[in-house]
Amino acid sequence: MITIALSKGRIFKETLPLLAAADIVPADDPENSRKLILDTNKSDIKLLIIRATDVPTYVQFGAADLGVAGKDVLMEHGGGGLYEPLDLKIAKCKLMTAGLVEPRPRISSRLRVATKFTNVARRYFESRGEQIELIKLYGSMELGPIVGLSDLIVDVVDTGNTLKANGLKPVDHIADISSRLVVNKAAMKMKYEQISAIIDQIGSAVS
Ligand code: PRT
Ligand code: MG
Repeated sequence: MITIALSKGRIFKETLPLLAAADIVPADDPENSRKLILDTNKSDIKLLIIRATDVPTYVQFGAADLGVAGKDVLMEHGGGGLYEPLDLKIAKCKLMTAGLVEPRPRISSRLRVATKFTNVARRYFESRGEQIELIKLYGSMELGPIVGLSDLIVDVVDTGNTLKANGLKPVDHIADISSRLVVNKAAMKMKYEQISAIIDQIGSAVS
């Protein structure tokens, strides 16, 4: 049995053609199904449908053999226990800092940064020698600077329309992001033939 962890939405949609190249076709559409485990055309391959941020955790602990996760999510997770054999070049965006188009005076003596990417933000500002105060959020980060919760946010940006619609602008570029195929290290050894065949087929579909 091989299990592949995926999140609904853009990652699922953009991974479908890559799975198809490895002759893996889900039996259900997760947008219409409440099932968390989807069968595929292959009796020994199942898909786990989970939150994007949980994908590295399932793969790290071997609860899924393979997974697809954004590099942003992997940077935040730390990547322990995982191989990252393929850049799938899908769901591309940028990790950025952003702030008000018309900045206001600092909220407190240390720069306040609101984000769900607290590990990424801590490392980024440390590398620049900047002392910050971190505020952990779980979504709608764009609101932070508007209501005076934070000076800056760290978030992924694609078109920039969401920032713009909320009176924010990108400030600094932290990293270019795309989704990666991740593999549990023990599974890679134990199920080498099957997993390396899937990696090769998906890899040729990417390039
Ligand atoms: O929704 P949930 O909390 O479960 O998790 P998630 O938001 O991380 O999942 P999902 O499916 O939205 O995103 C999965 C992955 O897609 C992310 O980890 C990124 O690697 C990648 N990705 C690519 C993006 C975007 N583009 C993107 N634009 N993830 C999020 N966004 C957000 C962005 O933050 C903004 O709020 O979409 C909004 C629109 O972006 P603009 O810049 O085009 O306006
Ligand atoms: Mg989302």
